[in-house]
Amino acid sequence: MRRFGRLTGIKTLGPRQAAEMSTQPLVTLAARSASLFSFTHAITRALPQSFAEHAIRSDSSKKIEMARAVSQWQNYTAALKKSGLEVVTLPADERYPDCVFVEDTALVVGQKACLLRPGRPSRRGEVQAMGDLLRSLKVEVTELDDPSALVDGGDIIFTGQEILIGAGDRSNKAATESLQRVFRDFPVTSIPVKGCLHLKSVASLLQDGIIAVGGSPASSEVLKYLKQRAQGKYKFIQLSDDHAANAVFVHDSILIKSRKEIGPANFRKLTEAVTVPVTEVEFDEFYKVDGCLTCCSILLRAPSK
Ligand code: CIR
Repeated sequence: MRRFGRLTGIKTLGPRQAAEMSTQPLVTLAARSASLFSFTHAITRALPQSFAEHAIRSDSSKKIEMARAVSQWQNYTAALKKSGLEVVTLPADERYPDCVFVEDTALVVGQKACLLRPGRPSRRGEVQAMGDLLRSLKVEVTELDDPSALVDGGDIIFTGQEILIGAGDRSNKAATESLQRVFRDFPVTSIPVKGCLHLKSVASLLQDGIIAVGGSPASSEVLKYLKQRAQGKYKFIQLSDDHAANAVFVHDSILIKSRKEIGPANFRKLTEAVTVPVTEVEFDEFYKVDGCLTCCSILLRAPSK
């Protein structure tokens, strides 16, 4: 993987670094993106039976139809396979009703992973199986170096230019600082999140340099902070529905929620914003327990053996 020097924020780059960046040919930027986002594997985890009754949810009136959830999850993994990824699926663990949401357990950047500490204590036991699997795939695995750091992967967007971290109910400042020490090659930027579960409940990387954001008041606040604080260069696409703003960027294709679920206007806006094909995935059973598309997989480029 090509490594590039630590960025301290575009506004504070030294003259030589700034000159280097402005003269970087497009082909170099494309190569950088290819090395960071050309994934080989997707890690998923099967749904436990305890999911329907016990998965954490902000609205307890929402009832899961288990057969439908299983079928949506199967279509999701099939879409990842169709995108060219080898899907490795951890077995379900009945002790952890939310274990299907693997994204919350680790952050992988390039070929280095950091195991996370989910904000909800009841979810912390999910992390060990992810660590074991990442090690078996020969990924370098590290841990947060501060025991007070709390962070769900749903609060993290790795953009290729920086690591954006939502600071809200599940993730704290100590985690932002700890992740900056772990991933020294990228700036780590804290984005306040209020009124939704995670940063990625309202925003995600749609494609290299393009961030999709939802339309709720919580999304508009996040958009305001992204514009103020983000250190990379991005185009923002604002959609009328928060659910439309969560997409899985697989580099040569993108998984988005189905047109039926997000409406034709959002669907058109998304497909017009990107340059690679999109795959529609129905996912409403997972949204009943505050899950999104990104939360059910971790994408990575496994080192060749
Ligand atoms: C939770 O509240 O922890 C789960 N019910 C939903 C987690 C969703 N995670 C994600 O989007 N990364």
